[in-house]
Amino acid sequence: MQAETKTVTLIGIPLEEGSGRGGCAMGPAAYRIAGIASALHELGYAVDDRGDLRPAPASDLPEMAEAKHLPIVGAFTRAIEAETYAAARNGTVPILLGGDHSLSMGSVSGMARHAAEIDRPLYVLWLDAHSDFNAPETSPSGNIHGMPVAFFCGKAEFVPILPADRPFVDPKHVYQIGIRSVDEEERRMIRENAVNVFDMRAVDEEGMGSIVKRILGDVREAGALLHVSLDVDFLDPDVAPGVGTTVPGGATFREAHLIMELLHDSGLVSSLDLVELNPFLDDRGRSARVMVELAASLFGRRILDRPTRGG
Ligand code: B3U
Ligand code: MN
Ligand code: MN
Repeated sequence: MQAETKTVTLIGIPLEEGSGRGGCAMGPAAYRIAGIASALHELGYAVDDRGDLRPAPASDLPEMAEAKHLPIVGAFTRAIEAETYAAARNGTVPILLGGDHSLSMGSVSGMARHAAEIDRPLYVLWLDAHSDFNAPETSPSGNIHGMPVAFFCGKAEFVPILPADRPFVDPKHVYQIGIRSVDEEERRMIRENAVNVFDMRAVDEEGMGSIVKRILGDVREAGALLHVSLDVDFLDPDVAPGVGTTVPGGATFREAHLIMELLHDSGLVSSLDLVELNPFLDDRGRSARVMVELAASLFGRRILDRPTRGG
């Protein structure tokens, strides 16, 4: 009996305007050079590489000091939302090759639309040094890559980018791990909205394995889809230097790898963002290769065969 071949859809997002500096637009090229497609192909997936999205800036979106480069970031949000939704609806697993983290406004919103249509909740696992829960009025920088979580939870008021009836993600269904840089107002926002935050102290005290297993238990119990958003700065800068906002004290390679292995074993992951890779700041492609290695683990690359445990 032949198992059905699962398809992954690669969507390149050469977007850097949300980050306030240049370089992330080269991310999709770096992932392709690091072999993301062949790694997934070798794991038995059919790989549909849609190339890179390149929308023109949206003429109906204004320039705003509190949300910089909104016309181009908003245009990407619309294109990414549509492309992610279509890929998921076609029964494939969308993988967004970023691009800065503002791309998740589109990817998560697209997955939220798909989840609502099939009547399942959408949970989000956010692996990042930052909470990315600023709104234009709370952001110290005006950089939209610090706002995607508030946006897809319906807590960041921009001028309308997506249709007003778009489904939001419940902030209680957002789980963040690796957090170690939160702005003052942002701290209040995540508390008031009851986002599930596991900061690096929680990781040190409880251990990565037990935190992730607990989260996966919640997702399974809810019958939810799980979107995973992996920011390069989740990792310690010694492991992955190719990112604009390095924050010391990040996850080790083993901690990140363990998450990916547990995610794969769970069978719950519906979609993935790989974001904030800045090849201009990288050390000979090291961070790109680490991210591809982690993605491959999430999709089933194993060190050893092990008996499947129940549960
Ligand atoms: N919280 C800060 C910094 C930041 C957020 N995400 C990144 N940096 N990569 C801000 O600008 O919102
Ligand atoms: Mn981020
Ligand atoms: Mn970050």
